[in-house]
Amino acid sequence: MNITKCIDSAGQTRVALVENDSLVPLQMTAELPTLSAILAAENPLAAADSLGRDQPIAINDSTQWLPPIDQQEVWAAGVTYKRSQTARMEESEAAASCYDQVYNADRPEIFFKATPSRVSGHHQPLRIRTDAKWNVPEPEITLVLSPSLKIVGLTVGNDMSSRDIEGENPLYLPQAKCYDQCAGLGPWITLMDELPSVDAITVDLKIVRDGNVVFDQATSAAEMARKFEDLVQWLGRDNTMADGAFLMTGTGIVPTSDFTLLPDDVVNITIGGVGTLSNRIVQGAAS
Ligand code: DO4
Ligand code: MG
Repeated sequence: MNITKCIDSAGQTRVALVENDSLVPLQMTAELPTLSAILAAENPLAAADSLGRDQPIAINDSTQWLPPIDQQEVWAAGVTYKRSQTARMEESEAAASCYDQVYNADRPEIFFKATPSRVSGHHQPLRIRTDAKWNVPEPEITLVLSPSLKIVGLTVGNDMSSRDIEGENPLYLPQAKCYDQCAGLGPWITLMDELPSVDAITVDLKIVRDGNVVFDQATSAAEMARKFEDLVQWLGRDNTMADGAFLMTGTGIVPTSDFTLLPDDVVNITIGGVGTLSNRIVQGAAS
């Protein structure tokens, strides 16, 4: 079952199921007033199924998607794939050993990525900082966590990153990672009782510039050096997520060092079994 948020023709924010190329707005109740209340339920699939439905709305180019998030924080894990380790060691000679060590350490790298106000949904813009010159999208399988840190679903994540800022000094990581429109989530959450096998969770990144695909690469969760449950366990150490959370699980795809994103590029990230998140890139005043 796929569930998201959108704006309907009356301008109202709605929680909706995505079924057969349509959005089916749900009739929320006092017990289940929000998407995060559904995600916090004992059985989110049954909770979503229990709600009344309004008339389906056909999905088309004018559909106004919203990121499928309420008050949850967005966290991210890093250097969970060999490719991220090597790319980061190339990025900063001075800090190379940090990335080497964290790839092999028991404790993973986990950082705060975004508040909900910094998150863009499907077809909403994602941003390059004006003070950055070397930028990439990071396509990441994103775990949807209930307040008890149960993995209740998956979504597609884009951990936008300024490589020159992080490369100058690893202590600049929060600035390389967290700013307006720095995180993409969506188009929906795929609710699941049980996660598919890691081979089935494929990740594909396509970047389109002036109508041409200028970058196209794929990987899968089978390449990850860490287990999802292990990352969640580290995230939850002395760290309460009263509203639940999103956890981006790290990138296995980093373009070669000569590549940077440009304004008006369109970034398409597909996660097998979930869907495709598509965002146009902006920089400066345009939004
Ligand atoms: O170490 C810096 C960030 C790593 C990251 O975001 C990733 O590997 O996806
Ligand atoms: Mg990342």
